[in-house]
Amino acid sequence: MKRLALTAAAAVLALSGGLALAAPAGAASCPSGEFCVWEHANFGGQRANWSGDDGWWESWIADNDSSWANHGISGPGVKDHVRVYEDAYRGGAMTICLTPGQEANYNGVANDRGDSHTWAMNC
Ligand SMILES: [Ca+2]
Ligand SMILES: [Ca+2]
Repeated sequence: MKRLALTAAAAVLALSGGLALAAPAGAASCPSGEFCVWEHANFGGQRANWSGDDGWWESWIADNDSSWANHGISGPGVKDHVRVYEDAYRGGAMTICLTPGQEANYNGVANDRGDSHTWAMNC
């Protein structure tokens, strides 16, 4: 019984440790597990967010993306990177790729070019 209690305490510690790691992510307000895109730099203006892939962004954010945040959940075998493409359905060049937890408040190459994105194992 005592062993069980210790195990439970360790589990709680591990959980809170994980949360502590996830919390200081950065400036971007983006739900856990999702990829977020803003129409302006520095996570400004309207935000679009997805938990999955989107092969054709809605018109208000397509070619209007100016900051990005990958708040996807990481883990073994999990597609936790996000690739953004200049055309719909992964067409054209990859404009930006975000590693797990990465936030980009601006990127001159990718600015106002994105039309679709996909979660991937790497960049
Ligand atoms: Ca923009
Ligand atoms: Ca485009």
